[in-house]
Amino acid sequence: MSELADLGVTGLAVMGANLARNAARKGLRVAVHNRSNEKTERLLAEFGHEGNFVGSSSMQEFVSSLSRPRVVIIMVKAGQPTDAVINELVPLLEKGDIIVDGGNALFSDTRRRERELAERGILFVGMGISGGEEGALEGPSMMPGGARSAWDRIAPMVTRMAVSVDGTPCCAYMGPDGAGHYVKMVHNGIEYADMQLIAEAYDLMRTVYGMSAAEIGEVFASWNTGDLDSYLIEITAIVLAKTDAATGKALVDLIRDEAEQKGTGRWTAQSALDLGVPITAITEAVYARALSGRPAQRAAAAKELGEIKPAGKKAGAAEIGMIRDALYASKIVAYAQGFEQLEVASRTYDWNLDLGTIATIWRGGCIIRAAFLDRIKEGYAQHASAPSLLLQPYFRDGVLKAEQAWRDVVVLAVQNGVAVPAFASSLAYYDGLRRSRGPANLLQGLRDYFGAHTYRRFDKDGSFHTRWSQNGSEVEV
Ligand code: NBP
Repeated sequence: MSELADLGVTGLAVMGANLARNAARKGLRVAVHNRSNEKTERLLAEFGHEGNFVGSSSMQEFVSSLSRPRVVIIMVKAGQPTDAVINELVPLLEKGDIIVDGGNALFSDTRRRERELAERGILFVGMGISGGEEGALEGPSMMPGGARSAWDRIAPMVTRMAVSVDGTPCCAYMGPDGAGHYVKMVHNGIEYADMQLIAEAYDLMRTVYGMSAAEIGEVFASWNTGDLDSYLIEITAIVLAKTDAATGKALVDLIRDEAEQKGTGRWTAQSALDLGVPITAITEAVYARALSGRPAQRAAAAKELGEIKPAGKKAGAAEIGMIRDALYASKIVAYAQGFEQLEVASRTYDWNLDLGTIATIWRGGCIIRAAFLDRIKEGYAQHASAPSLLLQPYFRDGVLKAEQAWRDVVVLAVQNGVAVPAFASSLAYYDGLRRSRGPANLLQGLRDYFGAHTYRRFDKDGSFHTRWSQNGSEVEV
């Protein structure tokens, strides 16, 4: 009998095929399978020479080509297809075998699957993988969660597949059951906010200052140093600089302004609402995509209400620098909110997430990789008890320095009719956060008036209700 494979990958679309090639290139013997056999055959024909692959046309053959305990990585469309593959696999597996779901699963599905499979003695790892096609092949950032014993068994293989930064692999055990997929979900939520902030900076330069795509691309290229140095800023410069071969125009000007979404940003916002964590930047980014997806409604509104026209002002270094500062300060808020969501989820679901480790494994491979994450990693090492990332000295000082420009840019946007929901909501969050006394006292008064919901006072302990529409007296309840 021929040698058995170290691990198997089922689901050989973009991500699965590249992940299987990555594993094979790292010296692992990889069994590969896909529901429709053409993808398996194509992978073996095009890339079979890259490493040690074992192709199978049936699930049965695939499972029997694996060494024990078997390790199967599922890379199919998240949701029902994942359950379908698990159901097909389970009768063929034995106790102690390990299923790894590398798709973008909803964390509550991962919790359910982990529980159900544990009852059958099968270990389940929900592993978030970020980095898209290129990351999967060259080395992604990986966020595994699930049974610790399963992780210990697969860690030597999986860690080899992840990218490393400064000698540290961008892959670490996150915590039990759905912890890994939750961290990946929030990663994607932050990615939504990051991209929306970039789009708002672009829109200000385009609409208020009438700059061309190529000019704005140069600005982004110049920003890709220091605090803003990141993959997303780098590719923004490249996308803006691209000329369409057929028309000679900037390609970005020919791309429809309708953003699509696959759900992870929305899930992040939904979970934040469930947990009561304010994540304004991420949620506004989801709403902005939703609004972009209503072109007919927008066209009708532009006609009825009047479309904004480029203001035709000229931007100098000072104006561009202010937009940069606004972007940077808003980005700090988006990350502070995302990390706070992770902290609250960790407490709620008993995951014991290590926020510094999360910042560490996001430094390479993934879409939000950035110099900024080095600062977050250091921040959690030195100031773990700060009540918010915003209050860690490095970010606090950064935001204070950028604050005036941030306000001026939001005013500029409002005066020119340019929607900047992520810039503005981040500023509103910042202003709300630094108020030791906000306006919620009035909310409590109103709630007590119409619903007898009671309120607490600064000057004495206890809960109180005022008989507002009766004799106006206050009672302790
Ligand atoms: P897709 O999400 O496009 O899924 C296609 C794969 O799912 C194919 O292999 C297809 O098999 C298989 N599949 C489906 Br659809 N229904 C199935 C079923 N009922 N039973 C068995 N197989 C089924 O692939 P992808 O873009 O490579 O992504 C894979 C996973 O990785 C997803 O969960 C995705 O969210 C996640 N992810 C993607 C990216 C990215 O950049 N694309 C990044 C990070 C994570 P077939 O060939 O027979 O139709």
